[in-house]
Amino acid sequence: MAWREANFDGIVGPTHNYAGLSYGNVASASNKGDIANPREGALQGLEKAQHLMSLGMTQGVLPPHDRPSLRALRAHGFTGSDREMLAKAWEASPALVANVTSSATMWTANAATISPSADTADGRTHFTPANLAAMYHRSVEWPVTARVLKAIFPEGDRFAHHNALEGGTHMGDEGAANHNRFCADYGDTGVALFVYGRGAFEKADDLIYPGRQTLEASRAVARQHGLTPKKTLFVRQNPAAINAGAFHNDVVAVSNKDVFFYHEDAFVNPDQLERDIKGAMGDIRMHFVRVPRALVPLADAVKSYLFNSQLISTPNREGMTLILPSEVAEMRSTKAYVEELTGSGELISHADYLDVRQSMRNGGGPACLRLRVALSDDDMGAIGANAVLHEGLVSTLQAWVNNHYRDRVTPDDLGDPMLMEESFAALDELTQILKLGSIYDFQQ
Ligand code: SUG
Repeated sequence: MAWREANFDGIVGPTHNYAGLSYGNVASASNKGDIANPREGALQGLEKAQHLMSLGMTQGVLPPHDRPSLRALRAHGFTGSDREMLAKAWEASPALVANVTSSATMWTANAATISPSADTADGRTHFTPANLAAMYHRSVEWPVTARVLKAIFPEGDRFAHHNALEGGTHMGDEGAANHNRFCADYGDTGVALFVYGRGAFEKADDLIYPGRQTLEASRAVARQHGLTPKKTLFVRQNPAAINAGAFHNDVVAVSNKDVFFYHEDAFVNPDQLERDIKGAMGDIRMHFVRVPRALVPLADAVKSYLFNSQLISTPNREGMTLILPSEVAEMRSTKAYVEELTGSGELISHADYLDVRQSMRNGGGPACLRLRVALSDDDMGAIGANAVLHEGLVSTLQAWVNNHYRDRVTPDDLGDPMLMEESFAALDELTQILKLGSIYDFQQ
């Protein structure tokens, strides 16, 4: 049976803006207050999806969430109609409104951790939505994420869904952005590598910025997915990388099948990690592409998002392809490194640069924008909803964006009731296009 890696990209939402909400995310902090263009952002995302489709990849989408989150406003004690709640919340705290109106759900690498059926005890593909407890604006995402994932991957013989982890920041979980899976082919048994920032019950005095993922959270996800202990590894991200702005491991490392492409400073002891991965892989040969800081300083890697690329195997190209943000081509060290890598490499032989600048300015590169799922032909047949793209659906989504999205949103606009109503109207229509059912709170 044929297997493939499908990428589900988050659609940039109608309230996309730069509110500077993510402490430890350098781009988010430095672009705070800028004017965002949600329409351009959503179209850039769809263009990326189209590019992957043109390479023969299976490409899906996940919808933006309803923003402002009325559920969150109610939980803060606001009452009345939607408009009344928004007006009262804006008067009480524009910062609160900015948090509950963020379009951060576009970064679907943080939506969930997924273990494909080949790795799990019960032979089903397991999903745990990430609680995203470290950042308030993201902690409100998971209930809708869970509904979306259940609509697309119906619970049953093939797909199993768990609740997000309880326990607040002690059990902070950021999903697939801190998870790699190595394998020979997608349907073969793989090795899971969970990367964490700190222990839940320890003081991490070496961190300046939050270590968003805890070891205990990663362990809990692995346990509830029924992963085999000897095929499951846990490693701490280098505190120096977190302090340099790598708030998720996918800012300094990316993998595909048996290739691990990562920065020398991503882990404290990369030699040991490579030995551990090789040990867990057994007979399957691993390939490590460790990028030295002498060629690409850590600061350049974080600024350009070299490692926040998608590393993919396409059906119609020899060697793997890196899908990189344009910013990598604009930095001398990273541009030169990629030229050298693809020029001489049999493993990674293509580099495609894409413009996802609207997302990049909030710290989200190509890899942040996608959630990977390894799926068999039978799994594909069991998928619900209408979230797997084909050209016709892309055109429908482009028209939908052009029809509903603004081309300018600033943090000052977030109290505007018209923006809320336009967004809800757009999302209501989107649930019909994607056949998702009533996933949003305003539809319940
Ligand atoms: O969680 N930015 C996101 C970026 C997530 C990137 N994801 C991965 N690396 N996988 C975050 O920090 C910024 C929102 C704002 O500032 O308005 C934000 O949430």
